[in-house]
Amino acid sequence: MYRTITLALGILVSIPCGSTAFGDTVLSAPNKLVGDFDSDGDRDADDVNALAGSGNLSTGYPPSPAQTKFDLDFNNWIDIFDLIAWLDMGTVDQNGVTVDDLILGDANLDGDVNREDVSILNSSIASPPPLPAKYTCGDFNGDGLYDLRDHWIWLRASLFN
Ligand SMILES: [Ca+2]
Ligand SMILES: [Ca+2]
Ligand SMILES: [Ca+2]
Ligand SMILES: [Ca+2]
Repeated sequence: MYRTITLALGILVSIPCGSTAFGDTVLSAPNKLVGDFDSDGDRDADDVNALAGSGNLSTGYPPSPAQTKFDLDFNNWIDIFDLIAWLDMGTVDQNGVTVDDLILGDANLDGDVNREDVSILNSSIASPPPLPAKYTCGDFNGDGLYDLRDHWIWLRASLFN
């Protein structure tokens, strides 16, 4: 079944991945958002990619002092559970618009896990974007690779949500 799904989705038009449309404008952020790792006043793709690209979240790693901001569950270890915690908080754009309760597999951070997301992953497998690997390009487990493990995460999320 999985192979059939993969083949069927492989023909979808590729969708670009990466930064959000909100841009990288640096604003003063007097009320610091948790998970706004680049301190630009939003919690968006740039922030989740900073976390996912900080190290191998699949194995986990001990944070340096500069990396403790990524430790969202405060266990002095950066891993996929911090990524899940970030997604659970959801995104906030610079106008305060939120998308809550995101889950692994939602590459474009729109709240749905569907064919758009696996199309993003397929595009990254076919033509890897520049390093470091990005969650929003389909590295759902944060191990720096786009591969079958990411497909399985997407498949589970799309079937059970
Ligand atoms: Ca941000
Ligand atoms: Ca942690
Ligand atoms: Ca999505
Ligand atoms: Ca991966």
